[in-house]
Amino acid sequence: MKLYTFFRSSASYRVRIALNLKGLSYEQAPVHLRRGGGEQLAAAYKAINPQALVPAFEDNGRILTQSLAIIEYLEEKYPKPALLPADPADRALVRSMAMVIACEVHPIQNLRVLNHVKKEYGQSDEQVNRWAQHWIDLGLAALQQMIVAQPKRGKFCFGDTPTLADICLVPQLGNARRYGCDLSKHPAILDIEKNCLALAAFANAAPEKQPDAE
Ligand SMILES: N[C@@H](CCC(=O)N[C@@H](CS)C(=O)NCC(=O)O)C(=O)O
Repeated sequence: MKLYTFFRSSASYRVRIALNLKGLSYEQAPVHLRRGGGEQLAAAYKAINPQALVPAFEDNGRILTQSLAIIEYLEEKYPKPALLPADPADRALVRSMAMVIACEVHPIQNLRVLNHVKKEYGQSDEQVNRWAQHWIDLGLAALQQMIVAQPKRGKFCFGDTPTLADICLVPQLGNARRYGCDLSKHPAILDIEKNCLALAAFANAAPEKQPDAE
């Protein structure tokens, strides 16, 4: 198994956490998102992922892209420990929490989107940071409400074992700090982050622990 990854990429970080939680060993193929204008844009990498995004995941000669699809693949192939609850409504809730981050927040604060806003619309670093803060903050506030209101309130986003929702949340908090968000507004989320980072699977997936970390 090979993961095309960048240490600071939160979508790659999600897959690293899932692989660690499942106890799977894998090879890392680093793709530097800034060096030389971005290695993800090279023809050789676009042949792996036509979207020019990390992560990409190789297993048994097949290449998979999109972090949530990769994690669902791992979940189906290696069901234990489960990253989704058993009950269909609970599964849908956990997926919806994950999607708050993966579908509504992360895509509009992504490197290529911020670069486009800067270049095409003449916005400064300060302005694009405020843009990122706005969307991250909105998403985290909604997610915190969902966490507090759900029926299985526990140590993690849902219940007392980590799920896909925590896998998406923890990496997003790294981005939130990078863009200067005030996380003290989301105390329930900060508690969950602490519980996640106490687990080796999360701690060892952190950007600073990766072989390509700078
Ligand atoms: N929805 C995709 C998002 C992938 C993504 O946005 N990756 C970022 C890093 S976190 C990337 O490769 N960015 C490169 C760029 O913006 O040029 C997934 O979940 O895999």
